[in-house]
Amino acid sequence: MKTLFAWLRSNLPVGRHSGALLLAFVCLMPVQTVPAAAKPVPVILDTDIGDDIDDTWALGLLLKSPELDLKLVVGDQGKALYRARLLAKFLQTAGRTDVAVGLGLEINAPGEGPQAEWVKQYDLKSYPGKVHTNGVQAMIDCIMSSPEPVTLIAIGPVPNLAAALEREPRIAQRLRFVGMHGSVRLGYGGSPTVAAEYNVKANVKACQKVFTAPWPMIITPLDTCGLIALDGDRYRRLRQSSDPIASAVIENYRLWNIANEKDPAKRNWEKQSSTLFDTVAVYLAIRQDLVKIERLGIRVNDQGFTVIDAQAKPMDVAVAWKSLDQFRDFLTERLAGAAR
Ligand SMILES: [Ca+2]
Repeated sequence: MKTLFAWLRSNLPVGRHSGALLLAFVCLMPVQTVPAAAKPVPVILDTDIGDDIDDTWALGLLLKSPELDLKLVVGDQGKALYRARLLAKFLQTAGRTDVAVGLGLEINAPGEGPQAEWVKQYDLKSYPGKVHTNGVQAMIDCIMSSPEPVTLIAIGPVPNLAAALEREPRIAQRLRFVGMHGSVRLGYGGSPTVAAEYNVKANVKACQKVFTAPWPMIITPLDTCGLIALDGDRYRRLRQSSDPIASAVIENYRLWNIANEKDPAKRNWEKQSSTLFDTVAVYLAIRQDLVKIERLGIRVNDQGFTVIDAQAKPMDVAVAWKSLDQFRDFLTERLAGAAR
């Protein structure tokens, strides 16, 4: 408003009516003006990018969200070098080499995945930004040195976080945890049978540690994140977008789809997305108005199920959508719209 006032003052004709004209103009303006943008929230992304493709979509959404100030991305659940190269090349493509990249714990055999083709020629040494070979320590340092609480968005299994908590338990007081984890009342694809969801089941011990740490938590279980995909006009708009982030997402999806599906007739990257679970965690870090949130005690059992238990740590759970279509529009708009 202040800026608009200054602009009007310098652009309205000078004369005895200009004050009255200015007043009339301001009075006619709608009462609701765009609020001053809140300061972006510092964010760390912990991701198993490079297995399922939804992490790449989530990273794209994060980079297109001015509410979030991404400081550090760390690959989790092994394949450390492959994931770091994907993250670095994606950030470089997006013009965001201010974001540091961390190599996660090498908990499984090193290897690559279905997006290997995209980083075939990419050397991590060519990343102009910071690369931390010890991603867990980089997370701890980023959290402990931040003047304000950090939002940690976790969109994969969480061995890095369990290790960080072990090494520096004080991070729990300085962090808000936002995760794509679990299955509370619905399973995969909206099934009424709950599932041991992958991000939990792939490393149950790590998830139990993370789900009992004394940090505030909000999660999107399959109940909400398992229902998201884009098709029709929304998907077409993304495919036609010349935005570098949208283009990189679609190109990665194409390569991923080809690597995963040998039969060309069964590939669907030209028509629709796969399920975009992880994008909902990024959304929850920004706002929650399109979902129904319940405060529930959630316990991770040894089989990898997330069970409602009044004795367990309470957390906010996105249990249902108020408007799925509005979320699909939000996702499309953010990804296909102009870069910030
Ligand atoms: Ca993931």
